[in-house]
Amino acid sequence: EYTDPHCDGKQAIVHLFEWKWSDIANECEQFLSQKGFCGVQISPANEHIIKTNPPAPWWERYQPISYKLDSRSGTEAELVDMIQRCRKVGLRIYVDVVLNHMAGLGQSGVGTAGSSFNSDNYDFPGVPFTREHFHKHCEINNYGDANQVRNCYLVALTDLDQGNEYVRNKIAEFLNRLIDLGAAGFRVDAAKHMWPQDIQAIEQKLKDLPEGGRPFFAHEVIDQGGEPITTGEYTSLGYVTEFRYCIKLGEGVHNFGNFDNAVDYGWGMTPSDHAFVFVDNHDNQRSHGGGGHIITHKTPRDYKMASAFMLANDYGFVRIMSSYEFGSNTEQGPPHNGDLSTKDVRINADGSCGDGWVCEHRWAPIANMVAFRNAVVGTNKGNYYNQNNQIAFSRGNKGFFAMARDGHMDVTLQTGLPPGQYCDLITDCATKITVDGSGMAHIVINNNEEPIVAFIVGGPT
Ligand code: AAO
Repeated sequence: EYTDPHCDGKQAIVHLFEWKWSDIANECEQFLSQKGFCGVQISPANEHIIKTNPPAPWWERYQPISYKLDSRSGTEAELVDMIQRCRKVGLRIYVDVVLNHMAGLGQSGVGTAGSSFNSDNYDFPGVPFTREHFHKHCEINNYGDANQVRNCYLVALTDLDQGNEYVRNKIAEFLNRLIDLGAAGFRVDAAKHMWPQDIQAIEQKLKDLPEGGRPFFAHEVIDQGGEPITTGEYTSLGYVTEFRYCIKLGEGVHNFGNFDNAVDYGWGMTPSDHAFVFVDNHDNQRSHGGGGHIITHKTPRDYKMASAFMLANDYGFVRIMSSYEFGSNTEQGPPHNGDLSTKDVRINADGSCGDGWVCEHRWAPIANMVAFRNAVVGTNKGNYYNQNNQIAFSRGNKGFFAMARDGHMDVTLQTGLPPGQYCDLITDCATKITVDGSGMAHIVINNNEEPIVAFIVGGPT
């Protein structure tokens, strides 16, 4: 339950981090639908604080003021228009929802929808929430204490008490409104900081989607081992983020031998049917939560390999990250105009993005591997080959994947696929592969930047 993304069996979503609703609608129509994406995780859609010092940091979206649907990404009307336009071309929307807390202590003023607030007085008239709806103040300083993690404040963010029936109802009202507007599900921020039974009680108050079925849920729970709170406490509530896989993918790219063990249930990694997986996310790409060696768009060659492997492998439900450029200032918000409004995403003639938007999801080895994952759904890895930093495997009799760390590979392998000529997805068919009557194929890679070959049954020919 809560694991159906409602996108006709497609297998990967993209987080268009900080994109405006109007740009997301365009991207659904112009790119994501063509490439077989299931849907988009959007930045929080509800009213949040406005910070001018630092100027419009990305994290202001994680300090809610009310559940009114006016944010830096656009108005409610623009949100609705985007959800509908994406839907029309087969894409679903998953809303990042911040339910654990409201704005941080020490702040007051007006939010993006014009609601006033005063955190120190626990006054959020836009909902309304008042003091009785919050836990008493204590700061989280010991992740070894599960009670503290759930009942105290995460970095001074006023901590809502989801055990309170009124709070549950207000949250459910917010989520039900998004369901009415056509959203297919949610990424739940800081789920680790809420009691699983409280989340369950809120989920039980939710409607089915208008077309039937329960909403999709991905709960953000950072579990890298060594703490009492585990992803397993949340798997009955939907998908759960699997941050250990970020580390595993990083280790794999640096030494392909480590890919043998990319999913380590001995480590307590989440079962595949509840693991929400990604190479990096908006936090760990800038070292805000979740440690370990994380690969990001800043090293494109490694990032392409990690992403391609993740899409080829048979683990979890995939989220692709789509970032904007940032330097050493990890607080820096999205590309903005003089008045701090978010810039449009510029799409260049060659399909790449400009004006500070990275658009990893448009990089060929990532975008084109989405079709691979969709084609091989339900199959296992087979014909596994991993030698000298060259890896290859089949997915059932539906697809074959190969990758070479140093950019070169020249080996004849069993593909498990029916005989015929196949197109390499990564090069948009510039390379062809012939599978002979016994399933063997000569696999050649000669590409330093994108050292990957992948082909599927039923793909382009
Ligand atoms: C901002 C300011 C604060 C200020 C606050 C209130 O930065 O100084 O006090 O406003 O005014 C984002 C930003 C925050 C920002 C916040 C609100 O990241 O900087 O605060 O918006 O504007 C924990 C949580 C996890 C959370 C993560 C960042 O468990 O839920 O911290 N992620 C989400 C969002 C995130 C957002 C929020 C939550 C809040 O995705 O964008 O914050 O809405 C350990 C724990 C983790 C813990 C990390 C924190 O991780 O296990 O649970 O994450 O520490 O660093 C090893 C361990 C690993 C450990 C890691 C530490 O690898 O194995 O377990 O090291 O890196």
